[in-house]
Formats: sequence, C-alpha cells, structure tokens
Amino acid sequence: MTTQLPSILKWASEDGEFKRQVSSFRNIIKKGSQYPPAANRYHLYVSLACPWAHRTLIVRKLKGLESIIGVSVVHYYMGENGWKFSDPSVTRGATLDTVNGAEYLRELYLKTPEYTGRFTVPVLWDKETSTIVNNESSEIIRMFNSEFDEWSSNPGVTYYPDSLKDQIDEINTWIYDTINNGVYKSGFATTQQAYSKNVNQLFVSLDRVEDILSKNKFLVGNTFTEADIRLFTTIVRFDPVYHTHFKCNQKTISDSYPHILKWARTIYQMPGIAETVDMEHIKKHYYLSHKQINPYQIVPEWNGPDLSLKA
Ligand SMILES: N[C@@H](CCC(=O)N[C@@H](CS)C(=O)NCC(=O)O)C(=O)O
Repeated sequence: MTTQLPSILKWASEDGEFKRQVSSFRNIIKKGSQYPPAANRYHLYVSLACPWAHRTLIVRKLKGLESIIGVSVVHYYMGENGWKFSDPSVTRGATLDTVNGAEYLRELYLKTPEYTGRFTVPVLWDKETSTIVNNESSEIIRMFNSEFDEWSSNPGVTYYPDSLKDQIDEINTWIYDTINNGVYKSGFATTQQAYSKNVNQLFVSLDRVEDILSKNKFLVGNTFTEADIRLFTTIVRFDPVYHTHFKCNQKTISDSYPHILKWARTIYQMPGIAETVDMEHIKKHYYLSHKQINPYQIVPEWNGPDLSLKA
C-alpha cells in the first residue's frame, strides 16, 4: 500500500529506509579564498531542536565566536512551508531574521534559483555576497574550529587536532551512520525490516560507545574532540525524544549506559554548553512536526527517564 504524503514528509525511499539528502552548499571559509574569514560577515541560521545545527552552536560557543558570528533561531515547529522565524516575545528562544528579513528559512535557499533540495538548518550565510556558504554541519564546525582564531576568545584550542584526525574521522563515520543518522533511520522507516535493521545497528553502536567510554574519558582517548560534540547532541535527545518518538526503546541512556551518561554530564557541565540545550524546542519540534509518525501531535508530559545532566 502506498500512502500519499505531502512532499515535506516523504523521507523514505522505496525500500522503506530513510535517506538523508547530501548537503548542497559546500563552500569553505579560508584565507585567500572566495570566502575569507572575517568578523561580522557570516551569519548562522539554526534550530535549537536540530542535532546537526546544535553542533554548530556548541563550537561557536566554545570558540567564543558569538560576537563576530550572529545567529538567527527558527521556531521549533517545522510545518508545511518548513522552518519559520518568530518574534522572541511570541516564541521563547526563537528570533526574527534580522539579516534578510525572511519569514521562512526556505527564502534564503530560493535566492539560489536552481536549488531543488530540502530547506535544512544549519545554514551559514554570507552577508557580503548574500548567499549560503555552507549547509553541512560537519564542515561548519571545522571552519568555526580553525578559521576564526583571530577573533576567538579561545584561539589555538582545537577540537580536531592533527595528531588525532584519523581516529576522529574513523569514529565519526560509524557514529554518524548508525547513531546520529541511525535514530532517524529507525524513526522514519516505513517498513518493519528497515526499522529493525537500523534500530538493532543503533544499539550495537551504543554498546560499542559504552565500552569505549568505560575505558576512556572521551571518545578519542582523554581528549575532548569534535567526535564528542557530534555524538553529544544526539545523546541529549535520546531519552526525551528518540526513545519514544523514533521507537529506539531497547534501552535508555539513563538506565542502561552509565558511562555514556557520565560522559554526557561531563560535557553538559562544561562552561557554555548547558545554555545551548533547549529541551522545550527539542521536544516540541519532534512531537509536533512529524505528523507522519505522531498524527495527533501529542507531546509527552515528561522528558522520559531523567537524564539529570546537571547532577
Ligand atoms: N547534513 C545536514 C543535515 C541537516 C538536517 O537534516 N536538518 C534538519 C533538521 S534536524 C532539517 O532542517 N530538515 C528540514 C527538512 O528536511 O525539510 C547537516 O548535518 O548539516
């Protein structure tokens, strides 16, 4: 049976498996390039709900780039026309688009008329050429990490050190496929087979992470790296959202993964991190926006097992 879904909800392919689209804007900010590093030239568009956008907010914060890279935050509800801006006096945590005056995020993408992809956050915008520089979080965090040190309050600190690049890349690959994206592949599967395959892989990988963190403080030895940042944004959403909404319910982080929980607390308690985590935006976004898997848009009263990241 094929169900007719509006295009914004059509995320699964014929085999029932969710396929994440490959990001289209892939320019790199670099000295001497078309997009050189500069203060107050680039602007970041995010959703506080989105784990990919959350990575960029964390690196911006940790590198102390808030005063030279502005941020606009969309409303947590992603409706028929996609992400929308909102006055903070109406929607706590959201903002209007003070750079482009757009009502919807899609308007930024449509300034590139040939663009035919999805209208995703994060977006790194160039105010000088009025175009999207990059919409791939894994690349945006690398640029924030290394290209703006001239203005950074934390220059020289790197979350992708040369000596650990291979190990970070290796761990990022399987964590991306089976955990960061694995929760989506479980939750958006439209066949039992696709769901089962992905949810089983997800828990095999979480067990593997638990084992690593039982021996090391962080994913790559005792050094806090971008690999930790990239996983953290999925883990904070796990018990409150993915466990229930995406049917990733074999185990919870708080009850079954003591080392992952301890690691998540360590990161949450680092200066600046807690203020990037907005549980209201996170919960309301997922439960309200994905009508294909939660048609009555009921938002759970409780956050699930208490992650107690402050404890
Ligand atoms: N590859 C992108 C993925 C970003 C992404 O999928 N963002 C989601 C929110 S969590 C989005 O904006 N989706 C809107 C849509 O697909 O219509 C990245 O890592 O930056």
